[in-house]
Amino acid sequence: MVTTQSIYQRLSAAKKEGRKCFALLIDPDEVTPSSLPPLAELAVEARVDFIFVGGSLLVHNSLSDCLSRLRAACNLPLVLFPSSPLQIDDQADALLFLSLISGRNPELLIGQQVISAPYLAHSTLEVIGTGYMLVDGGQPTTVSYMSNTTPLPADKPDIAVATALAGQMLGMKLLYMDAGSGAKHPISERLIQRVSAQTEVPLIVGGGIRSPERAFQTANAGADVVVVGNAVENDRRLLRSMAEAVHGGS
Ligand code: 1GP
Repeated sequence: MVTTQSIYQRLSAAKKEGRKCFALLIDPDEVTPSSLPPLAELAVEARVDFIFVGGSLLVHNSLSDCLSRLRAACNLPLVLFPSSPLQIDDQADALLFLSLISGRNPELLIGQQVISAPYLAHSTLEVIGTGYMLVDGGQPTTVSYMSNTTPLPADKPDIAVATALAGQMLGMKLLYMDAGSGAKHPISERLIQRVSAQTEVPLIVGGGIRSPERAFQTANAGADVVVVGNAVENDRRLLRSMAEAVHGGS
C-alpha cells in the first residue's frame, strides 16, 4: 500500500469527511485466475476504495493465489472478509474480525475468533473488530445456511438498531449489515437510515445490490461503505457506474 494510514483510519477519516467508499467483493471461487489482473486494473480505473476477499464457503482452495494475483496487479487495499479461520492470509492488508452479532451461534460470536486470535497476533494483518449483522434478504443465502443463524427481520429496525448499538458498546470498530451474497432483496433504506442515525462507527452495507441506483440509495441512506460482489461478477461493466454512484453520493 502507498498510504501509511491504516485501513481503519482511512475508513474513519472518510466517514468523518462524509466521503462514501465502494468495496468490490471478490469470492475466490467465482473468478478464474486469469481474470484477476484485468479485474484489478478495472477496479483501479473505477476508483474502487477497497477489495474485500472471501466467501461463505470456499471449495477451491484458491484464496492465496487470488490474493497474490491481486497484489501483483494493483495497489488497492486488500481486506479479508472471512467466514472461517481457514481464510487468514498475510498477503492481505487487513482482516475484518467478524462476530456474527445478529445470530446466537456461539461458534460465530466468539468460538472461531478464539481459534484465530493466536494466529492473528503473529500476522502482519491489521485486525479490525467488526460486528456482522445478517439481515433477511427474502430467501435463504449461503451465509444464513452456513452460519446456522436466523437473520434479523428486514422490517424491524428497532432490533437492528439495538443489535448495532450492542456491537458498538462492546467496542466493535465497524458494523457490517449484510443481506447475504445474491440476496433477493437488498437492505432497505429505512433500515440503513435508522442504524446509521443511531450509531457512530463506520457502517458497511452489502448483499443483493445490483444497480448503480441501488448503490447510490444505499450510500445516501447512511452506508459508509457499499459492498458489491455478485452484480460485478455477472457484468464487469457495472463496476465503474456502481463505484461512481457511491462516490457521487458523498
Ligand atoms: C455479501 O455483502 C456482500 O456478503 C455482497 O453481496 O454478492 O450480493 O453483492 P453481493
